[in-house]
Amino acid sequence: MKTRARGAAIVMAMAVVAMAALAATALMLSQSTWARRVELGIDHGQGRRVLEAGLDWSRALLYDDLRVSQVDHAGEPWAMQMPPVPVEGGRLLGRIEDQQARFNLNNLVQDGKVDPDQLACLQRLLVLLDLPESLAASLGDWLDADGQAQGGAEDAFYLAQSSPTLAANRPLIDLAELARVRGFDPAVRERLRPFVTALPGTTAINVNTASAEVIAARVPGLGLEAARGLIAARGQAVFLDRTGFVSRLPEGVRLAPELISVNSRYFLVTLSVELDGAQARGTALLVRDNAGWPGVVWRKVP
Ligand SMILES: [Ca+2]
Ligand SMILES: [Ca+2]
Repeated sequence: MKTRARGAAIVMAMAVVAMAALAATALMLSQSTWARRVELGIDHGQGRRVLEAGLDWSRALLYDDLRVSQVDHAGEPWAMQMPPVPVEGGRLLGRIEDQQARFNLNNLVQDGKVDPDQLACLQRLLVLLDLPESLAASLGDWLDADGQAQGGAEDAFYLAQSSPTLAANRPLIDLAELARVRGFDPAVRERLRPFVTALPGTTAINVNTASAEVIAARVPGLGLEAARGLIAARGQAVFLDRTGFVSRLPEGVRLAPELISVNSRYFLVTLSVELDGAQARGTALLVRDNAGWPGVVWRKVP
């Protein structure tokens, strides 16, 4: 108990430090002369420090949210556009997006094999977005552990391309990898981007934040109009648990409750710092586990 209490105190202290870090960085920036920055654009180190402070601030927001709520929805503070934080000569902007509002493309493969239910879910999403259903099988083969094409493409296809490569046969780390998969041309990726993500392992879809398209894809037989109805309903009162959502489904429509959730673990933070017209951007994928300080899965900072 003593250790746990001390752990909680440390985490609390870290949250305070994160808030203070942002304020301190803003102060530090306002006190510097910026002689070099004017010539070179944003000073690499300074821009990076502002982004890091913004990232810690985002983590503090998500940590705080977990202490006060068991559900995650668009009306919570983390989901609001962060007010621009002024720094001398510019500002820091940021936003946090729930990644479980989207279909996790890595759900497609479980233990190295394509999961038929998740494959069907992605196929429904593709159809709803007016994209070829066959893209799901392409991705399935790209991700699954074996080298046998099952409706998609494996090494033989990828080796025959002008830039020969092999099928990855492992989960996606970044959505950008989709560019290498058969059929995922720029127009396809642009259309898909708001609806999909690439998270470690298998994740449930948060029905409190997911779009109508993603909900309609997740629930067989629901359809887009009924999904829009559910979204209107959650605008009045968010879904407090899985059964609360399942009980609102039309008669005859069934769903395994474990495929959905009313809260989320994965969040994408996008930050940009603007200083005298120059801009630096940073993104990070955060994971939030039971009552702990959110961890960084990956980050991209200049
Ligand atoms: Ca919450
Ligand atoms: Ca494969």
